[in-house]
Amino acid sequence: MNRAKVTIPNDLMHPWGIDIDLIEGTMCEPDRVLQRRASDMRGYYQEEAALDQLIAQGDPIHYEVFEKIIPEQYGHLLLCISKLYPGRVGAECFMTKGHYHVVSGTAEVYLCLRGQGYMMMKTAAGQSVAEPMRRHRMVYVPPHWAHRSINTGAEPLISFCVYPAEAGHNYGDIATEGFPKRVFIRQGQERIEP
Ligand code: S6P
Ligand code: ZN
Repeated sequence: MNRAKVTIPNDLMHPWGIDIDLIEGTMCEPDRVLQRRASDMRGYYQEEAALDQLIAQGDPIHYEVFEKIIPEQYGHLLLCISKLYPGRVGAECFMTKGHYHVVSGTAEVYLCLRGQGYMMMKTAAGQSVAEPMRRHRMVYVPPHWAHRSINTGAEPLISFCVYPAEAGHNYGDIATEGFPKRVFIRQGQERIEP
């Protein structure tokens, strides 16, 4: 029989659990809530003037991320709930900034709990994929793909996300170059352009 020696670190974490309301898409007692407002999104949308207008009208919260504090070390997994509010900047659907992972060879799982939209993904080589997001759908973001959520609906787009704790966020060229495709609602119709 193979009896490999199991070593236990001094900083062994105690197991824990939390309640996640899968209907509402909320996490009970998050340790941290990150909020991004319209004014945090300068440079990301095609219609700058429309974003300025939104900021002048009260600078609403664009999206929130509810997190548990977990060591950002290899071996752990980070988990959060990402809540992207519905709305448009001009004709363009509300979206998150989007990022690569600093450790670019790390993947991520998004389980959509509420709402509808897309997980827009791109690689540094110019590939682009818009994967539909809707309640009960899981999207797998493979290593090396930048990813951004886009809300095309009338209610918040809420996902439960899990990814390696050492991944980190690299906002890199996204503020300047963006993604190859954007999502708009024009005359009531969803359009992925160009
Ligand atoms: C983390 C994961 C999400 C996003 C969140 C906000 O890897 O992908 O928690 O951080 O949706 O998006 P962003 O692009 O502003 O970090
Ligand atoms: Zn990520």
